[in-house]
Amino acid sequence: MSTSDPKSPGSGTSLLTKTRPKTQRPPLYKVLLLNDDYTPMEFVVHVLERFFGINHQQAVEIMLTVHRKGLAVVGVFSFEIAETKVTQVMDYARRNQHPLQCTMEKE
Ligand code: TYC
Repeated sequence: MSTSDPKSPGSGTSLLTKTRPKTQRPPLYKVLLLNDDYTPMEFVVHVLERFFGINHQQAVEIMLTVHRKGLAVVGVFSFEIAETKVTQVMDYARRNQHPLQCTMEKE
């Protein structure tokens, strides 16, 4: 970034305009876990630990939030990472014959 120097020749005015370069930030996506009546609580806790690196105590808390409120954000990632997490969770749940649902949403 550059601002004009108020003491430099030819700029005898106190009006300064700072230029704000447009920084490009990639869009972020929330990964959501949805409640259902059948997936065992321990399985959800295990999923949170395994695919999101969340510690046991926190995983129990998040699982209970989903259980009580219907859903919770379990992480925020770039599109590709979020998509990978959703796929991993959905595949793992399916392989274990649980109806657990995981989705993503632009932040
Ligand atoms: N509601 C489930 C039960 O009572 C537990 C559960 C929690 C399921 C979170 C899904 O994302 C979920 N066994």
